[in-house]
Amino acid sequence: MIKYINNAEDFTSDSTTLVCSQRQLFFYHTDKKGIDFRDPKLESFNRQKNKEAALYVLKNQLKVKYILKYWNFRLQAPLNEIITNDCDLVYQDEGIYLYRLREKDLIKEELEKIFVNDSVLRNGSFENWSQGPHKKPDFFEDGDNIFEGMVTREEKEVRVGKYSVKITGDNFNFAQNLSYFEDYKGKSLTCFAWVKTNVPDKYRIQIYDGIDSSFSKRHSGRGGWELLQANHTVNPSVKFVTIRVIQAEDTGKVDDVAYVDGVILVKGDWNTFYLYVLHMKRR
Ligand SMILES: [Ca+2]
Repeated sequence: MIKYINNAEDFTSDSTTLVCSQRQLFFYHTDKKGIDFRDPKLESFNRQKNKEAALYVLKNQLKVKYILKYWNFRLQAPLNEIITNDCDLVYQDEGIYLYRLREKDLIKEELEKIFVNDSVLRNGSFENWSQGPHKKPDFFEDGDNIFEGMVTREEKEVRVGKYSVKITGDNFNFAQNLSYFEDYKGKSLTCFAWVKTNVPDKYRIQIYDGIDSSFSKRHSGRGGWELLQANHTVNPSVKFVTIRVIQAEDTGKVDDVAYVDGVILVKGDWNTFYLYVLHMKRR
């Protein structure tokens, strides 16, 4: 096997390969020290349930550049998703598949970090889909009239990062509830979301605290990405805070499509989208 790996690709000395054989998962370091079955760092990879998190560990902590898979190895998520979405098949022979992890665009990667770190909303860039591409993205458990099959992971119409969310339907709210809503009593919140659609005046975003609501303007429907913005002051008797990152008017047209991406929710009352631009450019 060592011979195979060495011959299959021109490895550099710091390349590490994750080998998936039988049910074992182990490393091969190309400095020819051999195979390490019990690298403790592998545990931190195995613990990850979320694909993006697992990918991060694989690349940045374990420094893995290649994945070698035997045909009879049963891949589990999230490794399965990583091979499907983040790897190129570079060599295939007699039931052995060698994949190379794709280098990611650094700017996009940095942008995703900004979303993770600074936004009150979780997974606002819709990069995480641990239930699979046809279930709701992580942390978006709420909403009205959102049914199976309406929400899918989108790979082509993307504004930030690798994915956006595509929603097909009518008269719905697609939302995320804030966990510590009492922290926002009487405080201001501003939500920005990129929305793309060619349906005029149907879609907008809304912040709702159980008593008061605030809305953005509606998307023009000209077919491009438009940055929508909603400003809200949370009622002191707040019951919950739900961020409807997209809301569709009841028009009776169930085939209408909209894409949402790059949602951020920040504390404070911001009247321009410069804040958003600052977030995008920071670093
Ligand atoms: Ca995204």
